[in-house]
Formats: sequence, C-alpha cells, structure tokens
Amino acid sequence: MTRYAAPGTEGAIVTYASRYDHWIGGAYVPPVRGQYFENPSPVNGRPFTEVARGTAEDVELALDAAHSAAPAWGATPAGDRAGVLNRIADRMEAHLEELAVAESWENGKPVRETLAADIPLAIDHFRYFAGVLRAQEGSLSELDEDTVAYHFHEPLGVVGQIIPWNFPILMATWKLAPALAAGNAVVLKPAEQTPASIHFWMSLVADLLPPGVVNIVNGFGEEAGKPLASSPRVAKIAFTGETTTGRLIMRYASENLNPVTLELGGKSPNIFFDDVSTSDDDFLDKALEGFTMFALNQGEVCTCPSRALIQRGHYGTFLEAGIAHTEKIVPGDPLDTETMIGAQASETQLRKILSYLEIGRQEGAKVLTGGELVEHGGALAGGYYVQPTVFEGDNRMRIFQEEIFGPVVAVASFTDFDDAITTANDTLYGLGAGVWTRDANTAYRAGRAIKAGRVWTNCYHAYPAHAAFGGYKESGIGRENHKMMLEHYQQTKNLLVSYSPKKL
Ligand code: TXE
Repeated sequence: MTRYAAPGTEGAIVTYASRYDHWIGGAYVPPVRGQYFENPSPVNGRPFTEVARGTAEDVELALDAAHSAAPAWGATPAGDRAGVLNRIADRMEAHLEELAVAESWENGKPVRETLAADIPLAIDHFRYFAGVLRAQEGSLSELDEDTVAYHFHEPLGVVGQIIPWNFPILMATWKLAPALAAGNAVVLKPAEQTPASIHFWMSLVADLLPPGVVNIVNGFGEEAGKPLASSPRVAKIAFTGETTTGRLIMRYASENLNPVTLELGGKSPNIFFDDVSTSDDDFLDKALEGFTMFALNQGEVCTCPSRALIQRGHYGTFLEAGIAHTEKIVPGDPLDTETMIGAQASETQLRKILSYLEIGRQEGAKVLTGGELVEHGGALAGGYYVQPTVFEGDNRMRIFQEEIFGPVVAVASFTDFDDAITTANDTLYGLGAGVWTRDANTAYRAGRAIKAGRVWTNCYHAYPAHAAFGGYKESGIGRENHKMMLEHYQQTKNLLVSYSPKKL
C-alpha cells in the first residue's frame, strides 16, 4: 500500500507550477488579455494552480506557430517521426509514477487506475502509432500497361483538438499520437477542469518535439474552444465531450467544410444472460466485476455501463451479488493505492450526479445501495465524493435514458434475447455495450444486433490501441484508436500517370 503525498506538500513526487500560460511554439506564452482562472483539485476542492484564460487572439498565435511548424514536420521521414513518438513513450515510462499522481490529483481518480491503466495505455498509444506509421504503405493501381494511379498519404496540415476532463492525459494521447504520426501539427485545447496535467506531461516531453508541432491553448469552451473549432486555419477538428457540444462543433466546422471526429455521450447497456449464474464460479465472479464497472473512474466514462439488464431467471440472485460486490468498492483518498473510487472531477459534475440521484427517486426508481453524497474529513474535506449507487427501475425513466456520468447504474430485467436487444437499443446513444454469456451463439448474435460501436463480450472497459473505438447514433462520428485512425488525419493524393509514348 502506498499513499502519495499531495503535490506541493512535503514528500510529494509531483510539483505543479503555480501558474500555467499557453504552450505555443515551444515556449510558455502569457494570454493576450492577461486573464487567468483558478484550477481546484477535486480531492479537496482547493485551487492548486492558475491557468491562462485563452481567447481567439491566443488561438491565432497558436495557429501561427502550428502553421510554421507543419511543413517541416510533415516532411520529416516516417522513421524519424516514429522515433519521436517512441521517445515520448520512453520518457513517459520513465516518469510513470509522477504522471499517474499528477493525473489523479487534478482529476480525482484513484492512483491505482492511473498507475495501471491511464498512463500505461497512453504510453502504449504512442508506441502503437509509431509502429503503425512505419508500416503504412501507399498503393498503386495498374490502369493499363502504360498507365498507373499512385495513392499517397499526405498530412492534413494543422488540426484542432478539443478534449474532456475524464481522462486528461489519455484523451490527449488518443488524439495527439495519430495526428502527429500522420505528420500534422496540432493546436490542442484541454478541458478547463483539467489543463494542468496536460502541461505537466508537456513539461516532461517538450524537448523531444520540434517547436510548434504541439501547441496548447487553455481556456473555456466558448472563449477558446469555439474560435479553434470555427477557424478556417485548421483542416480538421477532433472533439470529445457532450453530445450537445458535439453538435455545435459540427456546425462551426461545417462553415469551413472541415471534417470532424466526434466522441460523444453514451448510455451503455450491460447485458447478463441467465447462464452467467449457472456457469462456473470464476466466470460468475468475472461477470460481477463487470457489473461493478459502472463505478470505474467514478462513472465518468463515456462507455460507463450505466444500464444493467439482467435476465429474469437469475435476476434476484445476480443483483443481490452485484450489490454485495458494489459495497466492497473502497472509497477514499485518490492518492492512496488501496482506494477504488475517488472524487468526481468537478463540483459541477458532482452537483449533476446528485441531481440525477434525486430525479431517479422522484420518478419512482428504488435505491438498492448508495445514493448519497460522501463527506470525507481531514485532507479530503471539501472534495467531490459520492457513493456508488444501484437503482432499480424501468428503461423509460430518465436515469436510464440520460447520461449521468457518475457512479450510478440503473438496473432492469429482461425476458429473452429479443427483449434484451430491444431494451439495449432503446436509447439515443450507441457507444458501448457489454454482453455476458457462455453461449457463443447468443454472444455473437447479441454483439451484432446491438447498435453500438464497441460491444465487449465477457469483458468490459478494455481499451487497447489496436481496437477501433467510436459511436453509433448520437454517440459520435468517426473512430479513434486502431491503425485506421492514421488515415483520418491524412489526405489521399492520387497521381494518375501515363507512361505511354502514344498521343492522347
Ligand atoms: O462537456 P463539454 P462538459 C458529458 C458528460 C458530462 C457532460 C458535460 O455527460 O456530464 O458532457 O461535461 C469544450 N466550442 N461528457 O460540460 O462542454 C470544453 O471546454 C468548443 C462526455 O465538460 O462538451 C471541453 O474542453 N469547445 C464526455 C470540452 O469541450 C467547447 C467527456 C468538453 O466539454 C464548447 C466529457 C464550444 N462551444 C463530458 N463548449 C465523453 N464523451 O467522454 C465546450 N467546449
């Protein structure tokens, strides 16, 4: 067991700067309008640093720097660009513990997760795209004996990226690694709730990147995000956040006919067929762990399995065991490696979750466990904590239909396969889903019938770099991860060449 000291206190392995400007052209640049905002840690609700409050003027400076850097970076040989990505991964690995603590402190998530998942996954992402980049090939079509069509991959140029606060370093990496591998320069806007961990990361890897290839403009959505997403000086916008914001991003980008990648909200079903409970104990335990995944990362995951659908034959026993498992989730200090559920990322998010706990009760859902705010004392006093909560209700209720983005699961039963699929698909969203059964035929058919971009079968919340991730329906457009991403950050150049001596 390790309990890390809070950044800035005695024995801490992480020291945050007292102020972060924008990172533009390889240097810190103060905001043109001279304004800053305070950044609190969700662990105790107290500000630990202040951050430049970006506006359109700062975005323009960052775009200037990105445009200066893009041609040389795009022309850098693939092997050399891959080398930079690999060196970033190596540097991150050498500082894994600091990055994990920095991330936990700013976001509130347990350090056991940042140590085991967030940061290792981010490192692997850079390595994966370094490899994919070197393996990418153009193509040649033989149109006739003397005529060929060559297809080349070319970078888009300068791209804009807007990221959320639930996995700050990992979400930045999901967007940066493929964009850089593809030869683009980037202007990235972190979420206003979690900009400092991105700067902490930047300070570790800054010397590895040519100036201007990655630029970070801090600030709020309307003030800094909108000018970036609306700019005719970007060739693409990649965004992760709320579905309503996604619609705005698409509207802004459409003015410039720019492509968008949107990773938006979800209300993912997690389906437990009867045979889960008559299977062997190990499988049942795995499925119960799958049930409790709604509380992972405090439920602040777009794929949070926030609707558990349990088949009638084992409904009572499975649910009872699921509640017992939920009650074993250890709450507490995010910087303690024993802690399994930490703080919600912001006070706004905490208030949103509490309001849904109230909405659920009002619409007649039953609280089976949890349902309350948690007020820790001592070093955690003032932080944003809530209990993992299991509701029992009906799929038409708001708590089954609207994204809560907290450690809250809404449970209902189903009768048979068709009922499960109908209920699973009865949602505006289509990001993730889970299917639990030992019957391969049922698993396959369910996986194909659920309208979601990722269906985990007998597992959940796995995010390997080489599996495509993205949403159906109102959960988004485009995919992240997987080698196909590289092409999402590239143009196709076709050269159609005649080698014939004959006249046309
Ligand atoms: O999201 P926003 P918020 C969901 C989740 C959460 C809710 C609200 O349900 O409770 O969204 O969170 C930037 N132009 N998700 O308010 O506003 C903003 O600054 C350009 C799901 O934080 O979408 C931040 O960098 N940019 C999700 C980013 O968009 C704008 C992750 C996300 O903020 C902008 C986060 C604008 N007009 C929240 N307005 C997921 N899919 O994982 C905001 N931004």
